[in-house]
Parts: sequence; structure tokens; C-alpha cells
Amino acid sequence: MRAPGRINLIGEHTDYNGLPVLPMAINREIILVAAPRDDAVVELHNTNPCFEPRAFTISSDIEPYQLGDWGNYAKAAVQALHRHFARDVSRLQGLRALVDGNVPMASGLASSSALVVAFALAFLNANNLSMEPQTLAELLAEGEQYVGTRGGGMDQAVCLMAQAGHALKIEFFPTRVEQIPIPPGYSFVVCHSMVEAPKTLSARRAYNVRAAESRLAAALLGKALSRKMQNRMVAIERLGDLYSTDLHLSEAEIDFLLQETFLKDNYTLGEIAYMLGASEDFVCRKYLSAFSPEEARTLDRLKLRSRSRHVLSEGRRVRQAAEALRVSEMNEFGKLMYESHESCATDYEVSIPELDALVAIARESGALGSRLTGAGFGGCTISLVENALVEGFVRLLERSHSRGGDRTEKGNLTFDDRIFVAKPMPAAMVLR
Ligand code: NG1
Repeated sequence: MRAPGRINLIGEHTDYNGLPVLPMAINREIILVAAPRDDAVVELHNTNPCFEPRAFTISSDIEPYQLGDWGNYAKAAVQALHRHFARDVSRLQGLRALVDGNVPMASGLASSSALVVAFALAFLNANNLSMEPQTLAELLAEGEQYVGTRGGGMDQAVCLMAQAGHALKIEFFPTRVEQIPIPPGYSFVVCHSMVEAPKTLSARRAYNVRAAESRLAAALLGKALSRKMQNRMVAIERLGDLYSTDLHLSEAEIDFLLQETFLKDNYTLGEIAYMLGASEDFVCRKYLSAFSPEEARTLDRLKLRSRSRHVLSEGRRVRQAAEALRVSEMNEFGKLMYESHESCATDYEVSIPELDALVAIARESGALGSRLTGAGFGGCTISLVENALVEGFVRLLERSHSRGGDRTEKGNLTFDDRIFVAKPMPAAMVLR
């Protein structure tokens, strides 16, 4: 099995909000070799000695290992597939798997989803089962929430549906994809901040808070719309639902709704409950279920206005960027990348100084565009550069990179993970 990592060209934290993304599968991948077992045990080995062997029994209710354990990605895939197939298949078979790979972990390059996809393909293969890539992507997007983050569906979708030479525009709920060729003559250069952001550990809470803020903002905007429409019930589950065709809202009307609904940026849980006409308990249960009740009660500065402003403006930028890519307007594409980074940094607050510094270096050295890619809180930037200038750009990045001269490995990151040119690769596949 081969399952690629990805960079996201634009559209950050839009997927779980029901707005589009524009990622591309890259030349960093998980490789997994597997053989069926004749019992129901999944046995896992890793060429990296940091990841100890694991073994568990297949079922539709698998107890997770502790947070952050690599075995949870296999459990996520197996549990999701078991739930999907258990009714039709009398006995699902286990497998023995060995994992290797070069997608830097905790770096915003979707190594976790590549791992989940690789396990899923191995499990399907061992049981002579098959699934349409889109159905499998949707199943695994939900399945991966098993590891504790309330992520969206971008990573599994691009891993399973990418085409060589193309970026993939993905819309959600339901998933719809469009392949857009990357114009020849341009490259995306990945540069690592050398700060890891493990989404199952330190970045988990921050990620889940952003997802909760977005959902709460959506609910309040729905409530405000209902009032405006003479109490017609308008349910806005995700911010992207504001574009629902039966609402007929223009961009200007959506912006105005945001301004009149959120008169300030920070809200306490009590204020939100009051505005929703619900109890705090109800709000915790319905919108903050990713947190323990005690943890939920500590969330008292929920930033609804700036989070919605990022999500809605980012959705627009993805549409504009997809159009720019279709007609090879790469200057325009790059401008949107810079704007996206600014919005991720100021409104969604998922950047860190190291990423901002790399974007500034890219801007000074004439990159057409640059931004953080993936969830943020660490990880990588991507910069759009004309092919003829890539070599010079990489050299300049190497010199200016704060750890440029340091050839040692840092955490799980190797020297080669610092800077590389991403190539648009095809989707995951079974290699025989
Ligand atoms: P990464 O960069 O792999 O942590 C996460 C989510 C995506 C998306 C981005 C932010 C998972 C598996 N991935 O990606 O769905 O929300 O953050 O745009 O949760």
C-alpha cells in the first residue's frame, strides 16, 4: 500500500465548516506491507523503532490506546470498516502489517490520514473487499475522529482521490471533487518551521476549540437569521450552510449578518447559552462534546466573530484561487495565499511566529505566494515559486531559516524534512 501526504494550497479550517479546500497529494508517503492472518487480530510493526509493535482484535467497538499512540490510527480505520461491513460479512480477517514512510509527522502534511488510509486499504485487501474512493474517504473522515480530534474530510479525500499533476478542489457534505491541473512552470516549496504540532496531543485542544467556536458561531447566525425571517426556522449547522441555495444570501448580506450578530469578539459560555435561548448544559452537550464537562466550562473566551470571518473569507478565497488556477493566473493565486496566511494568523490564530517569519522571508525573496499549510500551530509553510527561481529560493530559505546550519534531527524531523519541493502525486494505491 502506498498512501501520500498532502499540502493544502489554500482553504484552511474550512472543511469541517462545509466550505471548500484545494489540496494536492505530494511525493511524501506512507508505505505499508501487509499479509492476511487467519484470525481476527491486527498486528502492527513499524520500521521506526520509536513506534513499538501493537496488536488488537477486530471489532466494531475497539478500546483506544492512550492519546497519541500510533496504533490508534489503525484502530480508527479498522473500527470504521468493521462497522460498515459487519452486517454483510460473516467473518472479518486480521492482518500483519509493517509500516514505513517519509511524511513528516505532526507537520500539517496529513501523515495521520495517510496512515489511516494505508491501514484501511490493507484491511480491505486482506478481506477481499472494495469500496469507492469517495465513500471510503467519507467513512474514514468520520472514522479518524476516533483519535480525538474533530477534523474534517480534506485529508482522506485527497489521499484517496488525487491525480498526478493536479490539485483537488473538494466540497463537503456531500463530498464533490474537481481535478485542476497545476500549470507547468511553477512549484510549491515546503519549508518546515521545525515546530511539531501533534494534533492528538498539544494541538488537539486548540484544534477542537476552533471547531467548537465555528459550530457555535453557525448556530447563533442561524438564530439571527430565523429572527430576521419572521421566525422561520433556519438551521445553520455549519458556517458553510449560510450559502445554502434556499437562503439566497449574497456575500454582502452574509457579511452584514456577521456584523450585526457579533457585536464583540469574545463570548462566555453563559452569554452564548443566553443568546441561543438554551442552558449551559445543553450547549456543552451539543456543541462542546469534544471536551469533558469540566474542560468545557473553562472555555470562557470563545472568539466567534473573528473565527467566522476567517472561515467565510477563506471559503471565498478557495473559490477565487480555484478559478485562478484553472486559467493559470498564478500571480492572483499567490496573492490569495498571502491573504489566507494573514487570516489564519490574525482571525483564526493558528499560526506561530516561526511560520510568520518563513512567510515574511518568502515575501521578501519574491515568492508569488506563501502561507502555512494544514492545521497550523507548527508544521510547514508552502511557497509558490516559478520553476526557474526555485533553486535560488531554496538556497535563500536555507540561509535564512533559523536552524539553517543545523544538520541534526529534531524530534521526529530529519534534515531532509526542512525544505523540499512538493510534486503533485496520484492517490493512494495498492502495490503488488
Ligand atoms: P492536518 O494538517 O493534517 O493536521 C487538519 C485536519 C483537516 C483540516 C486541517 C485544517 C484531520 C485528519 N485533518 O489537518 O481536516 O481541518 O487540519 O485545514 O483532522
